[in-house]
This record gives sequence, structure tokens and C-alpha cells, in this order.
Amino acid sequence: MLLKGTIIKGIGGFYYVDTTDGIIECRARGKFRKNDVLPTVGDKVIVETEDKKQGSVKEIEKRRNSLIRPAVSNIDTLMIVAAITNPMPDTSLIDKMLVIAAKNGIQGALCINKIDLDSTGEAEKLKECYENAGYKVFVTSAEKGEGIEELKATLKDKTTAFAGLSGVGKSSILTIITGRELETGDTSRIERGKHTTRHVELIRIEEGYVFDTPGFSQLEVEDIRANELYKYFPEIEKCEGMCRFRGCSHISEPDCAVKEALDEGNVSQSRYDSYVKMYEKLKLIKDWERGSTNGK
Ligand SMILES: Nc1nc2c(ncn2[C@@H]2O[C@H](COP(=O)(O)OP(=O)(O)OP(=O)(O)O)[C@@H](O)[C@H]2O)c(=O)[nH]1
Ligand SMILES: [Mg+2]
Ligand SMILES: [Zn+2]
Repeated sequence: MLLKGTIIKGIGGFYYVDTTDGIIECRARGKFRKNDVLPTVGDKVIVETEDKKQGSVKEIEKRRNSLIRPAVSNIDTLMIVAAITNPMPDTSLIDKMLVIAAKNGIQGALCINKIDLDSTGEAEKLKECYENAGYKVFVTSAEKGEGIEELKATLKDKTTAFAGLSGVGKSSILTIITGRELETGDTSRIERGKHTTRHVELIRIEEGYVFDTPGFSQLEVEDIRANELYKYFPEIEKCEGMCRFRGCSHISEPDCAVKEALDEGNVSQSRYDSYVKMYEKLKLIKDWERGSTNGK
């Protein structure tokens, strides 16, 4: 028989598909590999099964979107989680993730966790920086249970992937939100380079879905032309058409509206630095080298 479902987890060549008849363990059939489409957690699929326990993925429905890091598909929001400390916020990584989300038509948002460890008001500064850039920002402490209700409210009727550095508290937050005991790890383990969450997992909550994903720190933005990068920085995009030169790179040209916004504090230095760093890297990539990072 054929059943419709959603891939909620993939481990060791098996995919676990949530259907109205329960969770079915599936081995992906060869043809998807040949087509270069790897089943991804979040995929809507059709499963063939005899006993409603084991089966095989027969078809993958066309995706709304997909990301490689974290490997998820069909999401509404990428909730980037950062910690005040242990580990320190990596704004360069956050900005790259926001660009990749926007490029794929996914809403980006930020969750600043571990605010119980904030002794210098760092959380407020970070919040202001990203709110000024146009993003929704949540401030939480999974340890103390603070800010979780506000965060939960934004997940309603949406599919949200939680992503970010290892140890920021993604699984800790999602343990509270889902009521599921997700594995969390102490920070000494993370300092040794060990991630706690090893697999992407899609979890149904009362009104919506959330993904817990493994932490990562390396990420490259490649499939964007340098001269289009500004579109994925909302506060820079606002300046479009206001510079003296058309096609201004907003880096070294005179009378640049973005540089003015930077001087006036309407574009933050760290966001601008991220823009410049990404721009310089993207400029080195030739068009023919630009592979698609979407959908495969
Ligand atoms: N002080 C404090 N510690 C926290 C908070 N949230 C999580 N932690 C701790 O941080 C450590 C890492 O938390 P995890 O939830 O495993 O982090 P993760 O982001 O899921 O990490 P990976 O699965 O490796 O990507 C654990 O020891 C948590 O107890 C918080 O709000 N405050
Ligand atoms: Mg985790
Ligand atoms: Zn400019």
C-alpha cells in the first residue's frame, strides 16, 4: 500500500517517515541517488509498505525549499540560535546563515540564549543590532526557562529549523518546547569538538513543527553573485538607488549611501564587516563555478 508522510529523521541509510499510520522505517530506493536528490528531513514523501512498519520511499514531493547546512527541507523559518557565552556569538556565521535563508525564501530570525550568563548587557546590544537590521529577535535562557513562551508563540503554524553553533542550547530550548527529552551535552564535551546532536530531527509540536539540528561552524555562501549580495542584507537593501554610482559595491566608491548609513549607525559595523567579507569572497567565484546549493 502507498502512504503519504514526512521524513522526520535519517540515520544510517534509513529514513523514518511519519504517516497517519505511524512511523515507518524506510530504506531509500536507489533511484533518488541517481537523480542526485537525497531524501532530506522535512521532505514530503510517498512510502510503499506492506506491514506499516517497514517500507521504501517511492517519491519525494517537490520541495518548497531546502538547505544543506543544516540539512532540512520545506521550512518557513530558520531560527538561528546564538549564546551569550560558551560559545561566544559568531556574527559572521549568523550573517551568512541569514543570507542563505533569505536567498532560499526562508524567514531568518535570531534567538539569543544563555542570557542568565550575561553580565555585561551583551544580549541587549546584539538584539538591537539585529532588530535594527530588520529581524525578529528572541532572548532566552533555557536554564531558567526565560523567554521561552515568546519564542514558542512565534512557532505557531510554522515549520521552524533551529540552527547554530554546537553548544548554544538548541536541544535545551527544544526540550522545553517539545516536552521531549532531547539529548543535551555539557560544554566540556563541545570544547573537545564533540557535537551532542548528531542528526536532524523533525518534531511535531501542538501547533507547528520544529527541527533540532547538529551544530556547525563552517559555512560558505557561494551561489550568489557579489553584486546581488546587498539584497540579502535588509538594511543595506534599503539604500538601493541612493548611492552616487549605479552598481555601487558599497565598499570603496565615494558618496555611498551604505557608508553614510554606517557612519550614522543605521547599519551596524559587524553587519557591514560581514557584508564586505562575503562580497570579497563572492567576487572571486566565477559564474560557471557557482553551483546551486539548493535542492540537492
Ligand atoms: N547557563 C546556561 N546554560 C545553558 C542554557 N541553555 C543550554 N545550556 C547548556 O549548554 C550546554 C549545551 O546545550 P545543548 O542544548 O546540548 O546545545 P546544542 O546547541 O543542542 O548543541 P549541539 O547539539 O552540539 O549542536 C548544556 O550543558 C546546557 O545545559 C542557558 O540558557 N543557560
Ligand atoms: Mg543539540
Ligand atoms: Zn554604495
